[in-house]
Amino acid sequence: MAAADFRSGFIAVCGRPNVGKSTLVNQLVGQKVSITSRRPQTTRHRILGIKTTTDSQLIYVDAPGVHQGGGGSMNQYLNRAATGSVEGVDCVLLVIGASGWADEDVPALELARRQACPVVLVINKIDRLTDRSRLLPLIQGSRDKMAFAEIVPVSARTGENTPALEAAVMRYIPQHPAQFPADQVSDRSDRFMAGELVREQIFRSFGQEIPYAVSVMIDSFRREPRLIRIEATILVEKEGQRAILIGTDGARLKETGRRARLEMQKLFGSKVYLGLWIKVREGWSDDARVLRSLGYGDDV
Ligand SMILES: Nc1nc2c(ncn2[C@@H]2O[C@H](COP(=O)(O)OP(=O)(O)O)[C@@H](O)[C@H]2O)c(=O)[nH]1
Ligand SMILES: [Mg+2]
Repeated sequence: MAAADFRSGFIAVCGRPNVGKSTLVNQLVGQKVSITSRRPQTTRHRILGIKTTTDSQLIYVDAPGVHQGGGGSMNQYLNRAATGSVEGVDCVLLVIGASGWADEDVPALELARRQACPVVLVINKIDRLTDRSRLLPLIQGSRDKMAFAEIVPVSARTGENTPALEAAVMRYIPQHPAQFPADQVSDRSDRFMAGELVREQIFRSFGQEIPYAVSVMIDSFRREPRLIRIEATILVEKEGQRAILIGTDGARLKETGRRARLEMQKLFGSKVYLGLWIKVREGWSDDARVLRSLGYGDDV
């Protein structure tokens, strides 16, 4: 195809925490670029997911969820990261759940209303609906909220109807040359992803006993002839949290490490050795300076 016909643009994915934004980006990109879990605030950094075909390059911006929260440093950071990610994009996907509009959707709706670009409403998790006829009134009622360019019901988890969503998005993407190499799927390094995959397993295996103020530092990441050797430190706020993460005889830490290592091997296509350590750093999630040193603050 003629280079002049190539399309490329940025698409911001916004919505309340836990509505399925990261799952949707992974599904649209066709590869895991962002970690997901049942817990709100799993996504802490803005991450790009890049899908390149012969005639287009779609760059999805997966942002932390927009939420009403307290005034702590972490909450402020998350909201700034969420609002900053929609600026200057070609299209916004506003994601809500198939069970309908909730109060928690209002901050994201207001963010979407402020944008000049087309906003596509994505109704996610339709696989959970036993009665599909309930979608019709939801679609009709949604038209009163704002002038959506399109309304597309999908299941980010199963991929149902996501091709239709991609086709909708393409209508708002301008002619533009590719902005990333064709084989690049994310703007994040393997090192960053390694830390995220550890965090994902912690969020998936532990409930409220481990608050979201847990962070992972990659101390070293080395490619050796037969494997990738990774040393990581899990940073928690309290001694008690360290004990929970370790578990009896270290069993839980071992299992967390095993699962993260398997995910890393899948992502990197290589054997992985993972060394995991835990450190206690009291009150770090409310300390703006420590947040910066961990990388929060560079990408807003
Ligand atoms: N049943 C169902 N669950 C979904 C779907 N999309 C996401 N989820 C689940 O919803 C939870 C939150 O997803 P996540 O992508 O992390 O949400 P985010 O906070 O908006 O990024 C996870 O447990 C996902 O597996 C979907 O289409 N159907
Ligand atoms: Mg997310």
